[in-house]
Amino acid sequence: MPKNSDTITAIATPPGRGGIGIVRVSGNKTKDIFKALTGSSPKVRLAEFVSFKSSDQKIIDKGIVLYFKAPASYTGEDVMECHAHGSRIVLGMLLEEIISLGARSAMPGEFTERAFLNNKIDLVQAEAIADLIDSNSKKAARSALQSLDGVFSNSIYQLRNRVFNAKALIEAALDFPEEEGIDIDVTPAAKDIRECLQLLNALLIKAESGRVLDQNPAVVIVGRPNAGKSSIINNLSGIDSAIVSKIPGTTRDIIKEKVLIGDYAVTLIDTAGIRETRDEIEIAGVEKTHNALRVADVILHIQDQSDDSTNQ
Ligand SMILES: Nc1nc2c(ncn2[C@@H]2O[C@H](COP(=O)(O)OP(=O)(O)OP(=O)(O)O)[C@@H](O)[C@H]2O)c(=O)[nH]1
Ligand SMILES: [Mg+2]
Repeated sequence: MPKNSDTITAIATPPGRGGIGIVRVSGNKTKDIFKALTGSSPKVRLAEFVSFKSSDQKIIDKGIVLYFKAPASYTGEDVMECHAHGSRIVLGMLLEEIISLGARSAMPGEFTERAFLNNKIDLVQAEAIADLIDSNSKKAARSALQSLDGVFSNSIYQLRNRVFNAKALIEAALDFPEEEGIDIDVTPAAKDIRECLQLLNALLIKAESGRVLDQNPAVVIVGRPNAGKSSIINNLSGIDSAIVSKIPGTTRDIIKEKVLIGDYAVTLIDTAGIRETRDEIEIAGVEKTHNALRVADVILHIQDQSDDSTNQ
């Protein structure tokens, strides 16, 4: 477990090329790093255009710097964000300079871990941040944002309080038996527990739909050889990942592509289909189809219009 007193830093924007790239710093050395890197004192929550300079006064880049004073920051510590140009080289040089000024590289999720340790967010919200970053449909993003806003956490806290109240009442009834002349009515506790069970069931249903949003539903494509299965996956994904040919039995392996259908991201899975065959490789392909069907949320059966057989 890293020491919470360390100052951590990381490139916050995804790898690759972009107009803007951000390096984030959090911890008690942030203010000193700010001064050394920009040559000026931090102004809280004010976007400032600065030159980011190395210790030998060479300009690394020019950009915007932001400073958040503890505890009013994402992590609850002093935080600085350097908005530079989105080149991996520039961002790498900035990161190197910040490390040479006393910070260390953050581990994955460490900024959010600190936000949790400093009571800025609870575990449900920490998970919601990961869900929001990973969301691949508008609905999943909205759902994660609701959790981040504390909607799910509040339901859990309410449940917890009602269970504690019921427990306290039952314990009191046990501690003061009737012979002592104090008669405690536990009916409210029974009512509380019944209502908690209903709330729990409602939460479980919500959580299940959240889980489905998290994992893209698997749409498995089956149908006779040459029905056009691979053509469908290629057309819907816009990527020629599956070989299309008029030779029946072309596809043997499982081919997966993520596609957006309306607001929903789904994983399309092209298969060899199910057919009688003696060919060893095709048998393996049909076996893979069976495995894919076991995890299917939706089975898409493709049939050539001219094929009037009802088999498969
Ligand atoms: N006319 C017509 N031909 C199509 C259509 N869809 C696919 N084809 C053709 O049908 C042949 C088979 O298409 P594939 O997409 O490879 O079919 P498949 O179901 O993946 O076939 P296997 O992988 O061999 O099981 C190819 O020659 C395609 O060009 C369509 O909608 N209309
Ligand atoms: Mg195919």
